[in-house]
Amino acid sequence: MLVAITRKVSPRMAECQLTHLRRARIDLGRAAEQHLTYEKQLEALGCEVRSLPAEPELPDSVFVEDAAVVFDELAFLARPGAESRRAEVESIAQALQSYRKLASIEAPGTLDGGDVLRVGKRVFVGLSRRTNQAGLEQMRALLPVYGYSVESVPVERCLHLKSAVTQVGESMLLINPAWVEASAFRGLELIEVDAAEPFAANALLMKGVVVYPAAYERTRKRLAARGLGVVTVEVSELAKAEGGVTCCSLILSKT
Ligand code: CIR
Repeated sequence: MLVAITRKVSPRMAECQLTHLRRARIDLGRAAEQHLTYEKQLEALGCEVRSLPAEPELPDSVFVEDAAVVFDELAFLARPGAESRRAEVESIAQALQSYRKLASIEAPGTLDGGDVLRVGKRVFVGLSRRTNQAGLEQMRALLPVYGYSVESVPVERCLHLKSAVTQVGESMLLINPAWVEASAFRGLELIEVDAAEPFAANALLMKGVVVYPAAYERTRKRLAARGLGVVTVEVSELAKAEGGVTCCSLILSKT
């Protein structure tokens, strides 16, 4: 059984962190509706959704992916690179503690969950504005015990590693090669986003189905042409806060 931890949109979402986008007016009602549709889609795929209440003071707190990284054997509580996001971790720790043994990224390490991509036993960690070498090393100190290898990937042209590359099949990635070096993912099959859709690489693979933003029609067709099952969700308001489909949930298997 899969569990998805989500969190409702903050009433202060308009004050979110922005790195690569200009601030655009966010319709909070619409954002909340899109988020609910996203939760329902995860449920429809057979996932138990544990939806946490909104954090009124934390604008980016809907993007729960950044607050932790969950493996079958343990979970890491992140130490987000943006100071305004550090307080998001506490309530995520509470939600996770009944499911996993917890480890924490400690100062001077910083790490956002959006920078960690696990494919089987390979763990790719993006070194970005949000995640530093010390954060990566703390993962590297613990994960090999459980058979994982940790590979670092420079991320300079977008916010997080998973803005540029995500998993869409067992050993298949969707990638924007303009934002991250494709050679970092040797041994895996790569599907490139359509060049007209640079933000299209963020997809959420759940039970063999790709949950995907409705906005990226050209890239969606590429995924379908490769025989992948795709369901689309409208996330346009969340995208104005630089969020995508992986960011809005922490997925874990309930053992
Ligand atoms: C931020 O800048 O932290 C948020 N506005 C967006 C975070 C998106 N998270 C993700 O891609 N994992």
